[in-house]
Amino acid sequence: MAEPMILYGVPFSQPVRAVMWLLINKRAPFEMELINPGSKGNNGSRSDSYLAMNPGGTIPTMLEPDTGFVLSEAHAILCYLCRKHGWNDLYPVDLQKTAQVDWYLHYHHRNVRDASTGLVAPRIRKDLNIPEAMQHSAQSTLTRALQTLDEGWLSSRPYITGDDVTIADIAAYVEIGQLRPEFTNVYDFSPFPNVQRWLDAMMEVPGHDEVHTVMREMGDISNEPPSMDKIKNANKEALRALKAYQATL
Ligand SMILES: N[C@@H](CCC(=O)N[C@@H](CS)C(=O)NCC(=O)O)C(=O)O
Repeated sequence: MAEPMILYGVPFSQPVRAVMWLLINKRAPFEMELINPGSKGNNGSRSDSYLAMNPGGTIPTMLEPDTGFVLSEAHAILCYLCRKHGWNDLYPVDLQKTAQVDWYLHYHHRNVRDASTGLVAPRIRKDLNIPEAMQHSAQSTLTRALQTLDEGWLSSRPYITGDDVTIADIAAYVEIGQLRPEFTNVYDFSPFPNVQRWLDAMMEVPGHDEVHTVMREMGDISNEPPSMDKIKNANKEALRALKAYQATL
């Protein structure tokens, strides 16, 4: 039997959560190796050993121990895993349907991804010193992207590319979902009813709760940034949820 793949990252990271969600949704075995994003220390994403695997220095990265195959960039990993395992419901094989999922996955960067730059990272990662101007610009970009989703993709169909959930929805939700009142509570979604309906539907997708343990445990950060203890505890609970999942396989 093949050794389980290794996922490098932390559950606090949105793109890492996207990969975790796919794997948990498909009840696939994997081990998680904790990598501290941005750190040059041991187990940091900017350490020499990590950079040798992923010169970009970001999480997630995956490794298949049996073959030594390494891959980074969450969306590349999602597509690869779906193709490899034939998870065609989440990444359809029909050429045009695949292309529509890819359309969103490319759009996501510098648009929906700005949810983290504009609203979450500045509160949780004070050490990053994200300039105010950059935060405001990211917030405007996010609002434009939510409007695009609300008036475009999600206006006439339940999920981003059609009637069924795909990895496009998973990639989008890990960014947008983290802002909702149940989690960080840092965004007012009331101008976007189609996005709200979609957010509710995504909560029912298997794996949602396990993957979002970290966000649930951290809770509302709208008034003040979370304490270090709160962050550590959220991380601990997320890893406990992961172990509980692994024990069911
Ligand atoms: N486009 C990348 C983004 C990955 C990314 O930005 N990861 C962050 C954590 S959420 C990171 O590793 N930051 C550390 C750094 O850039 O040094 C993906 O989707 O995988």
